Amino acid sequence: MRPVAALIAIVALALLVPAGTAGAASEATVKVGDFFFAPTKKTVAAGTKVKFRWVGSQRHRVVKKRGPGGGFESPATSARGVNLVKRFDKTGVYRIICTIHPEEMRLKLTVK
Ligand SMILES: [Cu+2]
Repeated sequence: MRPVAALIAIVALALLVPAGTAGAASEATVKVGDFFFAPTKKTVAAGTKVKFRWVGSQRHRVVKKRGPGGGFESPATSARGVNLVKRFDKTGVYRIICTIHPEEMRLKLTVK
């Protein structure tokens, strides 16, 4: 009886681990408008892929200003749609701005 229970526990764990990994790889969207990010503060789980979607008509350039890991940036573009996709694996606080409108357009992204 006991070995069977142990085997069931092992099989259950093996099934749970891939499910947990898939759950961590979620997606989120940040809107890049004229002249704002929406939202301006966002919290996502580590491993989340964040899509930056241009919704206005002006030119914007999304750049990481501070935060863990290496830098990243979008092209300077007015094209509507997703112009930057970034996966955030490292926990911490990221400060992201539009370098064309650095006073108005600031995003605080928290990864935990
Ligand atoms: Cu801008």
